[in-house]
Amino acid sequence: FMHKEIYEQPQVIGDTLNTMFNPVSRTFSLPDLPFALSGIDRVTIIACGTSYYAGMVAKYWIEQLARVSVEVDIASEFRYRAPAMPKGGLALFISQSGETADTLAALRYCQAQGQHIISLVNVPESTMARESEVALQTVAGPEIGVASTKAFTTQLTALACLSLVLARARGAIDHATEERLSKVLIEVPARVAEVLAHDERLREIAEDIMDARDVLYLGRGTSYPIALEGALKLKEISYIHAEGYAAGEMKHGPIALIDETVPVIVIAPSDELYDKTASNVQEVVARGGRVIFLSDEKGVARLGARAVSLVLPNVDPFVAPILYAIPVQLLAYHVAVAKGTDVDQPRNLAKSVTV
Ligand code: F1P
Repeated sequence: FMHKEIYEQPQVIGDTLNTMFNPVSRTFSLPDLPFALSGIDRVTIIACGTSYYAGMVAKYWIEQLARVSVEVDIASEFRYRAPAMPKGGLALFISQSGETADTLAALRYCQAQGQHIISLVNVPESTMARESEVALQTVAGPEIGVASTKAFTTQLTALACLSLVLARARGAIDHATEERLSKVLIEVPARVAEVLAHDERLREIAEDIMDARDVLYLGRGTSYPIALEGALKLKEISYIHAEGYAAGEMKHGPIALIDETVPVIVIAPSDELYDKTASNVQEVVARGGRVIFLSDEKGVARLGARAVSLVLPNVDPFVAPILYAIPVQLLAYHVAVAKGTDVDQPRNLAKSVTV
């Protein structure tokens, strides 16, 4: 199922975009809300696992585009913190299943705190959808593989649309920028299809990783949550110990782990953060680390021959996290297949964690 679900992404991302795209204005909109987005000045995003990483990406988008303060938290901790929440904030819950126990408990807590509740789920009849003021939907179709793939990229897609809508409602974005970014989003399914064409190359790279005991993933900006997601995917299905770090955090500890046995997967699209990430790569290489560098043509050319590289399509930095999610999914998939693990039903994991 996992490989099939990875390949469905151009279609389901397109379907998700279509539910929110207005072809007349060529921008995105949400269903009618019972409250004004223009009055929202605080957003709390809560989720677990892969859905939490989607929330982390949304934090960058919403803060940059809509200039609203965003807090992201894992539901499994949030519910034990009794967080202080000024009334009238927006609480956004992200869940593939819409049934995850910790996320649901956090939703009910936020309701009691007088927050506006939006959920983003893949199952429209789920408990979270029913208990929210507004239920937004990813149109991923049923996801059978336990490791989330198409649910994640459709969550990101819907969150990118939501960020643009929130930015417009708050007057934080001009029309030309909104139209440009909307166009970039609409083109994502075509770009995803191009990324999928690198499947065979990722299978080759996976052969280099399959015997590793530990793998590190590094990224900066919106590539940081993708590094976390890459590490989670690898752990979940191949049982290799993997950690994702913010690239700038390397020198605060993880660099001590670097030697020739530890593959370091770097997610580095050409954006304004590229140079800083490239300098982290030099630090890894200088310590004998084995770098696998995911970037575009310009980024790979600038790095030179210091790493095993994958050349992905040139994309606007806004949508890069959606596109760069695909190679980390495929890499984990091929490592798991090479190791002979059950990719669709990894040991100890449940699709929906309801207790
Ligand atoms: C959250 C989640 C998934 C993960 C696994 C366990 O589920 O952590 O991301 O792949 O299946 O649960 P959900 O709240 O998004 O349904």
